[in-house]
Amino acid sequence: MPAPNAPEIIMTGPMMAYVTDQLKARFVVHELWNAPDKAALLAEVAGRVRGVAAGGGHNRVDGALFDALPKLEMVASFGVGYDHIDAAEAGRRGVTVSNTPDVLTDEVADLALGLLIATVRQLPQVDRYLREGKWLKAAYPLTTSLRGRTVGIVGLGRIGKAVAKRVEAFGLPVVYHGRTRQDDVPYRFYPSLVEMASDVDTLISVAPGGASTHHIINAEVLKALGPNGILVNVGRGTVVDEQALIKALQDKTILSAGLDVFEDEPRVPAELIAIEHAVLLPHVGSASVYTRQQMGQLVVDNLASWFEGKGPLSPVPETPWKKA
Ligand code: A2R
Repeated sequence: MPAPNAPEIIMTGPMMAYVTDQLKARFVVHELWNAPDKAALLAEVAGRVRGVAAGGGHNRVDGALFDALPKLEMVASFGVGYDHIDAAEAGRRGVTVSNTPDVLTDEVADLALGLLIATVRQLPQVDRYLREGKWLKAAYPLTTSLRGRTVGIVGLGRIGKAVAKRVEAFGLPVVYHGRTRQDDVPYRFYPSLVEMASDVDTLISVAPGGASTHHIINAEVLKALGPNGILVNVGRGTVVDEQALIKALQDKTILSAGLDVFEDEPRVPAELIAIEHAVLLPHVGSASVYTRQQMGQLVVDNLASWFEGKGPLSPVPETPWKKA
């Protein structure tokens, strides 16, 4: 039970019990997704709710919710990507937004390398081959290799750098594309994504979603990547033009793709599912018990810190916090 006069918050979607239990111990929690009439719930709590715990990527937090909650001070979002939150609008209204960076960096980078190897060495297909009893008849055909590849990273941020470190440990050269050159990294910078794609055979995208990255990996980039090309995406599905990718896989413009993220999750186009040589994961980059608990704890800690008057622990750049 929360203390008398505990702050009131809204949860936009379900979170694991580890998080929900802590939130309910500290705050009066209103579960928006469970309300039979969401507008009625919002109207009832409008004068009291000061915080939002935003889970998952499918519930938008934007001007409409800010309009409905005039006393809102703080939105603590679960996950490092926050393209489902209109952070610029929050900033204009003086609402602080936090995300959960750093605590998932290594987990997502591990998954990126796992997905890369799974794609190049066809691990899911090889596993199916054994289970179907085909090994008894013949060895699995030889696969492509990581050896000799060069990896271009799209979005050399926290996760991108952790991916780069792992790729280097595998003995492969790394280059990167972003909006800005980073002087403190040893990798070659490409201001042009198409140019980078034509110089490498392996692209790993760890870029965030949003308007500035929408479909930057398009038909032209895939053509430049070429027939030996592998695309791995662990950032956001919207960064890749999915229809262009499907076509590039169907007509062998590129060799294969390993995808953990999609344009319209959890819906994955049937044409993509039909492509046997692609490896498709249901957005599990950070989805281990260990890392999801770390992320959940940071959601709780951001809200707790805010309501203790100490400010957010990990505000997003659009809503920097200055102590009054
Ligand atoms: O563009 P830069 O130099 O600011 O580099 C950032 C890059 N990035 C972009 N690259 C190309 N075109 C863009 N329009 C663009 N916008 C941003 O993405 C930076 O190097 C990287 C993002 O790094 P961080 O902010 O450190 O994020 P973190 O923790 O690595 O996570 C990346 C994404 C999340 O936003 C989720 O969507 C996903 O991974 O889990």
